[in-house]
Amino acid sequence: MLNRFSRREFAKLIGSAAVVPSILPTSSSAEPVNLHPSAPVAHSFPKGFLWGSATASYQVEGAVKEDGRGPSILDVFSHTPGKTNNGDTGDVADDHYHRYKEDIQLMKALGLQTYRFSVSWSRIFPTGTGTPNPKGIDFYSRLVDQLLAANIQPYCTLFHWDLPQALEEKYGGWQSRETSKAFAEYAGYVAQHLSDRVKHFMTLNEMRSFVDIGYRDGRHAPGLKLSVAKVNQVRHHAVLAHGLGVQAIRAHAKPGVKVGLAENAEACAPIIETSEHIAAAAKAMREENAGYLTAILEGKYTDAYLAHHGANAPKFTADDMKAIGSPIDFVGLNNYTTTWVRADNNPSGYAIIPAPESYPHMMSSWLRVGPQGLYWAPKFIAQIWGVKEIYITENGASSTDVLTPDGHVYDSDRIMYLRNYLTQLHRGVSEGVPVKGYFCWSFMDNYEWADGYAYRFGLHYVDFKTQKRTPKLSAHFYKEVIARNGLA
Ligand code: PNW
Repeated sequence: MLNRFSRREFAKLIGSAAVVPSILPTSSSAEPVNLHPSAPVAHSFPKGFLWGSATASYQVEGAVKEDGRGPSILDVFSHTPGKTNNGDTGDVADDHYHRYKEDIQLMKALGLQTYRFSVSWSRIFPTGTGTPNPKGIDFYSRLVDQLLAANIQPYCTLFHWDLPQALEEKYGGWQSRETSKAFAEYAGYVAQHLSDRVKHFMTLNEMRSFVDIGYRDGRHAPGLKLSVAKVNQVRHHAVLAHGLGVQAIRAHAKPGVKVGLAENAEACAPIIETSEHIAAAAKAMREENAGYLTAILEGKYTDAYLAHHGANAPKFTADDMKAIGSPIDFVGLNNYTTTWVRADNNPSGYAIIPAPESYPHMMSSWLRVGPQGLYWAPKFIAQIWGVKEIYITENGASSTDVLTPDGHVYDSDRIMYLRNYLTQLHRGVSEGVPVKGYFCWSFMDNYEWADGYAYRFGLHYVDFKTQKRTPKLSAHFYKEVIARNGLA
């Protein structure tokens, strides 16, 4: 039997009347006829699954010279002519440093249960080490208080690429283990001051991105193109910083605080779901992440990684590896794309399939659509290493995002992207893969590194001239997902 609803009843049923009145059909003939009031949410997530969103300090805060903040390598890089699209810098960004209270009200309106932010190291230690700047920690303390008052759980990242410039000048940044040690001191200090209220800390964000893109390809700060041997050593200092950071957080934080990281592990997935391709993808998951996640979860570099690099392999001590392998409480996975794998007869047992030119991607050309990564990557991480708590600490998409004269951004491509990825995430969670929460990147449009402000990832559109925030259609979609704890 068909059920008919008035527009108002329908709106009440889907719970969005107050949010998008102008998007609902206006003519009565457009009323839905076949939606049953007791229709179950087809893909519901477990009770307590955490829905969140994420940002990072340099991408949103602005206020780069305020309250004693020291310069970071990102200030220097973005102000170097030719390094960023349109010469864009993070000088003002979303002005979140001044607008955080209003932003948290928007988070509340979206229904966010958790928010992942990062701390700017050079606000806390303007020259990387030494005497802390009390105004630095004070900002994050206020931010955390406001989040808790809005009933939003703070998840704190300690390093999202804004290395104090002083450490670059003094030590060559991550080229020296002195930077790893300085990171640990800074991490311990932040944990000491925030862990009465913040219960989840992530050490480093996307080591792969800042090491490989920053020190090998030169497209991100500090813009270096080092030799293979030197890049391998930088990579080692990054994982070492993570390990020393874990130890420092444990030493200084209140009991019960959980520590992890947010890594963009290669999300290896079988091109066809047969046992041979699945086994090959599992092998690829371990080896393709050998310099990062595998080293951290096993406390060693794989034999294949060391053999592959030979004389260029990183120099390390047994104590380093012990620190790197410090037990963690959760793995945060930033996932945007999928690495497709097939079985092969070569010694590794697998081959990565290069993307054909016609492979679909979002506005960023690297952002190839592959929702299955959200199923396979967490599943392999749980299977290979026995990880019991996983978060998707980033997932999202860039879109052309036009603000129409009627005041909306109809980002149907982002909704398509999110719906597909969340469906794959649901597939894993319903099989028992221990993913406990999901953070959409990003809460609002922001400074997209070398791509500047032209590449928008936000659920909220930001007019960078006026700083006005407008929820995109994808924000309405995500609000529904959160409210239903699942997908229709
Ligand atoms: C991540 N790539 O960066 C970062 O954690 C965010 O700060 C960033 O805004 C977001 O993803 C979207 O880009 C990446 O070229 C940057 O493959 C570049 C790549 C991947 C991730």
